[in-house]
Amino acid sequence: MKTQVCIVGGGPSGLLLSQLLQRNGVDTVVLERQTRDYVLSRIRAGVLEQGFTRLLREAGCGERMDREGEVHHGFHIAHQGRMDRIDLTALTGGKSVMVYGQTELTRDLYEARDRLGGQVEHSAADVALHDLTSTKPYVTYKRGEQTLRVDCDYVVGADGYHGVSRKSIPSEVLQEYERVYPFGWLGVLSRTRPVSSELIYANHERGFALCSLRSQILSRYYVQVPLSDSVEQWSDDAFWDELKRRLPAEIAANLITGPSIEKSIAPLRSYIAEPMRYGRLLLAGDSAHIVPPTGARGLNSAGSDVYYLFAGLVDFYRKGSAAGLESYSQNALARNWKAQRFSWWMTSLLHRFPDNSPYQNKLQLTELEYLFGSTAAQQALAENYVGLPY
Ligand code: RFL
Ligand code: PHB
Repeated sequence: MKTQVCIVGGGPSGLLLSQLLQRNGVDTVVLERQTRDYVLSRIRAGVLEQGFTRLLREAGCGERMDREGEVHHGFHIAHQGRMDRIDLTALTGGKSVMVYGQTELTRDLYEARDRLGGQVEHSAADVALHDLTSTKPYVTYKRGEQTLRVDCDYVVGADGYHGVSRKSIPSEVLQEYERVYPFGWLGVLSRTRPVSSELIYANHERGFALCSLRSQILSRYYVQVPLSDSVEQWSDDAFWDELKRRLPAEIAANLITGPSIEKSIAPLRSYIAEPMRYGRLLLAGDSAHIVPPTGARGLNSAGSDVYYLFAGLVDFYRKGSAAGLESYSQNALARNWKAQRFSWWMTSLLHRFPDNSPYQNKLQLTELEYLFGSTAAQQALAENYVGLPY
């Protein structure tokens, strides 16, 4: 096969980029290791910033999101027995976020790809990247016994944290920065009415908890757990009991419980790789950076990568200018480091760290008190949560 841009990974980053490019006359092939059903069974992000919703609309995929998604103007932080609200809209001069599940927007992207006849190759095994420092890179993969080859101008690595793309950059070129947290999030999805119309992030002495939602009949809840815990250890009843203990009494009393329809543990990690471009390989999304989910930045950061790449690739094909692609790594990293900082800060603010000294615990409580006593501090939180400009 021959294409202009070969995209490795059919998650939200890869699909969104291929959709935007095709609508602007750039030809792509997407290679995805899993089946479509598998990709659509992953329950992940829920909160979208305005930049991301704008891109989805630009890709012709915003219709269902605008109909079924919920615009949120604020969220709550429960701490020290009280609940405070972050008024996103008032603090940011009118901005808000959209609550719409990653699973749903991935489904919308697949359907849009189908409508345009976009080429997405599922169950592509043993994907390998070749000749990345030449002007004629190519990608090989296996389907059954057959080895197939895609010749292209550029390869985009949108294959997530465990993908092959980042690993194709020589170790003497790749710089990695990482922080692993000593806990994970146990998440439950349940077909119940959400306990609150807005998200509640809770800092509690038993550990962090989060009440989120997908719709008015679908709730998503999380509790911080030690890394040694496994999903099998957590019955639904044990999960609901623990969640209730970490919420303010009046919220816990209103919590509607029900059978979990998904339950999983995600370890928390901060990770970023530099550079995001190596020859004709461009990395996007989780393949280049991971953040703990506390600040709801992961998918949104993937969105800004896609935006910079889309603009750079369109300039390359329309105007013959490679300037946007040459500055891609620098521009994307500048924004991604800010997402790293914010996600680390939100995580530090809201979790219990088993190795923290009493001094550090006091500082954490002081940070919360300062936050809710200072409009300037709340503004700093809000402008990051709704997404820095790009
Ligand atoms: P993905 O979604 O991992 O997709 C990568 C795709 O590449 C495929 N792949 C390969 N294909 C071919 N060959 C290979 N060798 C391959 N290796 C892998 C995979 O099968 C997959 O389909 O990365 P992408 O597209 O960059 O998207 C990133 C987002 O998925 C991620 O950042 C977010 O889910 C993070 N995240 C959140 N982000 C937000 O912005 N807001 C949130 O509220 C939010 N909540 C979350 C989250 C992530 C969570 N988990 C489970 C880590 C909540 C949770 C619990
Ligand atoms: C979610 O709904 O899954 C969600 C919401 C906000 C976060 C993380 C996850 O910060």
